[in-house]
Amino acid sequence: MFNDILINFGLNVSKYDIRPFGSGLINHTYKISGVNQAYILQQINNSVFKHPEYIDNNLALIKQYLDETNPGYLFVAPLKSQTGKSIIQAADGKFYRLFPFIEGSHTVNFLQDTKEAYSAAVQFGRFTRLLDHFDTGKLKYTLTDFHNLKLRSEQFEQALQTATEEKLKQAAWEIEQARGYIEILRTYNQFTANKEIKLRVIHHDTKINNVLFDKEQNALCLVDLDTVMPGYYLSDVGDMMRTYLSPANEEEKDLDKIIIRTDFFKAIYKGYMSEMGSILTEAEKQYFIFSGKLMIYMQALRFLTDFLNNDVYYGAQYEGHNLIRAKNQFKLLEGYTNTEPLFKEIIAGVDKELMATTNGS
Ligand code: GN1
Ligand code: MG
Repeated sequence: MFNDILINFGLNVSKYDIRPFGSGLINHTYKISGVNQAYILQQINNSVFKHPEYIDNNLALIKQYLDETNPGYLFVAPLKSQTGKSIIQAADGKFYRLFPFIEGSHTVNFLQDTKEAYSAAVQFGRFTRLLDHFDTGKLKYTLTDFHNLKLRSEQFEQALQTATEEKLKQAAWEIEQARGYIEILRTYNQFTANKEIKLRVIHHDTKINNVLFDKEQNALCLVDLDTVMPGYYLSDVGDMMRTYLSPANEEEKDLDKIIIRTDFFKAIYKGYMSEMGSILTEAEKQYFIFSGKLMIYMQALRFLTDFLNNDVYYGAQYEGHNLIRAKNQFKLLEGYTNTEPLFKEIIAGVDKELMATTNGS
């Protein structure tokens, strides 16, 4: 199988060591290591991404734009095959891309230092800033309604209709939680109805393992670009809140380990705003803290819905896996909501600091 794909790129499979790589939940990823060169091979999960060519369209257009406007920017686009294709359909019918492996880079699954959070937030902010004048109308929606909370909520309601009695009983606490936070959906609807809110080029999966770091823990570049499409900045900032604030991630079963690190919140705010502060409208900025509620709640709903739907989307490594993930996310949401007053103080403090430096210089 690998031979069948790599031959398109003029690579001889016998000269490479091939191993599964990374910890993504959707696509299958492999590292292809040779004596002088290494690559990342990725199989697109086409039961999730029904139009792999849309991904290809978006990445090619963005690459071209960035090459023209910011040639120094590291954008890890798929490599072209010998016949000029950046997406290959193998004999098994699946779609594959080959990326260069960025030498000296590594990924992390947990954030230990606020420096990492700051640096990743700068990278996500920079990406959207550099594409501020790119026409989002040229991009395809690789996943329609991906971060549409209204739809996620409807999917949850639908799952409640079809789930077994047993599952509904097991998930009683989580279902109650989902209902209890319904005001998040109302705020989301207000946000999307606001004419001052812009659709921007958004990554849509800012989990920390989608950032490559160097040895000094500086973020080098972004990866996992399949969900790059028009969206709201809340998606990117909110998913950073969801995945950077707690030292324990969505897989953690011991809920006492889920805590909110406010210094990481500050790092995200400073990092993202250092790039996007002058670009976001005032109306958009008002929702900075809300972004975390939106994305944590959405992820809790998605895990819960998948549990009710027999794990058809995320899969499960053990019985009740997606229910545990949902419970974990509701715990995180509770912590986040309780910390809102502190978040407000942090933002006011940082803004004051920034004003003082701007006025003083
Ligand atoms: C999926 O593939 P991965 O692990 O980077 C998912 C994200 C979820 C995340 C939860 C296309 O991301 O939306 O936030 O799992 N991606 C897709 O861990 O559904
Ligand atoms: Mg990923």
